Amino acid sequence: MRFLTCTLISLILLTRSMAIAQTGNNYVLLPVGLTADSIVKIAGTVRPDQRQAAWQEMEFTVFFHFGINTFADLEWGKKGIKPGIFNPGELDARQWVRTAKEAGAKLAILVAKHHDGFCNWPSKYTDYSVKNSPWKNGQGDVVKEVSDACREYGLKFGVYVSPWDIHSEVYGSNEYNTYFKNLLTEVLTNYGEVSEVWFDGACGEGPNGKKQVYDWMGYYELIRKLQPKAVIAIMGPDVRWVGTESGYGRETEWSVVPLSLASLESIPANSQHKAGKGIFLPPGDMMQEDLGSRETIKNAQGLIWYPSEVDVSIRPGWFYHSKDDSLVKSPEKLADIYFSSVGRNSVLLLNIPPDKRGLIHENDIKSLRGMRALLDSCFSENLAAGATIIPANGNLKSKGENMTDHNPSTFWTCRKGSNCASFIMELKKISPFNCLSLQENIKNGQRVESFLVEIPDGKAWKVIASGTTIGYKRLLRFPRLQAGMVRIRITSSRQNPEISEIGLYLIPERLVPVTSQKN
Ligand code: FUL
Ligand code: CA
Repeated sequence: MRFLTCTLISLILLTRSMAIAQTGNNYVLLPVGLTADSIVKIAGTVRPDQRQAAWQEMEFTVFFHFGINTFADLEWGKKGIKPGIFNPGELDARQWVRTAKEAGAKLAILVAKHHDGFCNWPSKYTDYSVKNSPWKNGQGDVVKEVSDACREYGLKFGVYVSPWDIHSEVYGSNEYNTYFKNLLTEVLTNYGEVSEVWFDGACGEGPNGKKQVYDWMGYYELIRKLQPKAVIAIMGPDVRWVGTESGYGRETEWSVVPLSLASLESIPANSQHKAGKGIFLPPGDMMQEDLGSRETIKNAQGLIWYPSEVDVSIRPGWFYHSKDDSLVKSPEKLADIYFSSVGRNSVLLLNIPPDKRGLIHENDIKSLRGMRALLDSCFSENLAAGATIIPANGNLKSKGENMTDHNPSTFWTCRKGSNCASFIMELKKISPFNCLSLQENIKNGQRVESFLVEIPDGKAWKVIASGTTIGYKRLLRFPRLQAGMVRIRITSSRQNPEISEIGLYLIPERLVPVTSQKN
C-alpha cells in the first residue's frame, strides 16, 4: 500500500506539472496553472463510471430498516439487548419487496447489521444474530429471504452494514476490522449480486468505550473484489449523502465536485476518500450548500463524479415504532419528496421499516400506493411528445425527436463549443401544463448551469420558470398555464448541452408548491 501511495504521489506531481489533464473512469486530475475557464470546460466532461450511471438510472430505491431495534423499540440499540426478543412471527420478505416494486422502486437495501451489532443473518463470526433468536428456531436468515425476494420480483439488492458496533467486544481494536471484513465477506458472497453497499457515517463508542479506527480502504478493496458492480455509498467513493434526512435535495445539485490532494492518494483503490485517525475524510464538506459551482471548482486539483443520494424515512424514525403508526408520510408528501429528490438530480432512497410481525404496516402500504397513483397521474401524458422542435443553433445531425423518445442515451445538442442554446417546442395542440422535466445525457457529463422556460407573449417571450442545474433529471413545477409553444433557453453550460429527454405535464394542482418560483 505504501509503495502504491508513493507511486501515486509521484504520478500526481508529474501530472500536475504536465500541460494536460489526466482522465480516469470518473475523475480528472488537473495540471497546475489552468485558467478558471478551462477548469469549467473540463468539469463538463467528467463522467460517471458504469456503476454510477446504472445506479443513477434507477431513480427510486428503498431501505428496509429491520433488526433487533424493531423489537427493542429503539433507533440506535443499547447494550445488553438479548437476541431472544427477535421474533417476527409473520415475516414475509416477499410482501416487503412487492410493496417496494409496486411503489416503483428499482432496488431495495436491507439493513443487515445496524449499530446495535445484531446480524440479520446467521453469521459464523458472532453469536449475536438471528441464529440465537426464537424466530424459525434459529434457522432463519433475513438477508437470504430479502435477497431471494428481490430476485423473484426483479429488484436489485443492496446491503447496509454498519461499521459502528455497540455490541462487539473487539470494537476499538484492529481485530474489529478483521471481524467486520469477515461479516462483509459473508454478506457479499452468500446472497448473489449486490448492487449497493451503504456505509453509515454514525460512529460512536463501542461497549468498551473505545473508538474504532476503520480500515476503509480494506473494506473498499474487499467490496470491489467480491461485488465489482456495487456502488459504495455515503462513507464510500461512489455515492455521496445529500446532507440531510429531510427528503429534499439542493436546487443546484452538481454531480461533479472538487477532489482534494489528500483524496487523490486513494484513487488506485477506486476511492476519493482517505481514512485517518479513525476519521473518514470526504473530499471537503459534502454537506455545504455549494459543492460544484464555478467558484468552488476554480482552484480544484482534480474533479470527480460524486452524485447525491437523498435518504429519508416514510416515518419519523428509521425503525418501526407502533407509536408512529399515525405519522406515516402522506402520498402528497411522498410525491413532493420525489419531485425534490429525483427531480433535483439525486437518487431517492426511501425507508419503509417492517414492523414486529415482519410485515410492512398497512398505513405505509396505503401511503405508498397513494404516492404511486399520484406520480402515475403526473407523468402519464407527456404533452411534449410529438412536438415539432425548432432549434435556434442546433447541430444538424442531432434530432429534436431524440428528446422525446424515452431513450436516455439519445439526445439533442447544439454546436460543439457553444454554451448557450435554445429551442422552441411547437406542441401538437394548445395545452395546459404546470410541470417541466429535463434530462441531460450524463454519460457525457453534467453541463447545464442555468436555463429559462418561456412562452409567447404577444410578439415577445415571457419567462414562466427558471432553473440552474439539470443533471440526470430536473423537475420544475409552476402555476398552471396554457400555450401552444414553449421555448427552452439554456443560458449557461460548461460544454454544449446534451438534452436527452424533455417532458411537459399537467400535474394535480395540489402538488404544485404555493411558492412555485422556488422549485
Ligand atoms: C443514520 C443512522 O444512524 C440511522 O440509524 C439510519 O440508519 C440512517 C439511514 O443513517 O446515520
Ligand atoms: Ca432521448
